[in-house]
Amino acid sequence: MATEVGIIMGSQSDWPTMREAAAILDELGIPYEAKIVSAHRTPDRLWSYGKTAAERGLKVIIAGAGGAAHLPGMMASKTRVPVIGVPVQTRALSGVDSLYSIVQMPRGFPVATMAIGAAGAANAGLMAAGILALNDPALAARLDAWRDALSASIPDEPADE
Ligand code: RP5
Repeated sequence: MATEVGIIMGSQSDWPTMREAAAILDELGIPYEAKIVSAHRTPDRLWSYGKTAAERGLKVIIAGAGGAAHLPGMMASKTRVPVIGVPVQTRALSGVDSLYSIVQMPRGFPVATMAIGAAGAANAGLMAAGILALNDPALAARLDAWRDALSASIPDEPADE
């Protein structure tokens, strides 16, 4: 089966965050590729990734970046494949810089922007799963089971820790 999810990130330093998305995809049995594609440091790589994404069979791209986080938006400009953006937490501005860079896209080129950091990356994996599950009943069943298990793990009452 062709790889349908691409996880891309601006730097190796983004991987500790972005592997939260990969972990969810692993749990749900969804194949993916993970690549470093920087809007600023490797713009030609970004261009060719976006140009070939649809023809290679990608159905969803999860793009994480921090600071001047132009990768998700530039990727959305280059391909019609849906882009889920993950604002990576930064030291200087705590990821608010990343969030604003990713979320404020102009009309016409959307990026589905997640929360800052690890929770956002995990949710990006779940969002990708939900999109693929629309046309994959077996995956839909696995995703439903995953969601049920999470709900079942939440206690009714708080405990003293
Ligand atoms: C962005 O700059 C990357 O997405 C990363 O979050 C940030 C810092 O990159 P490094 O200097 O750690 O490589 O392009």
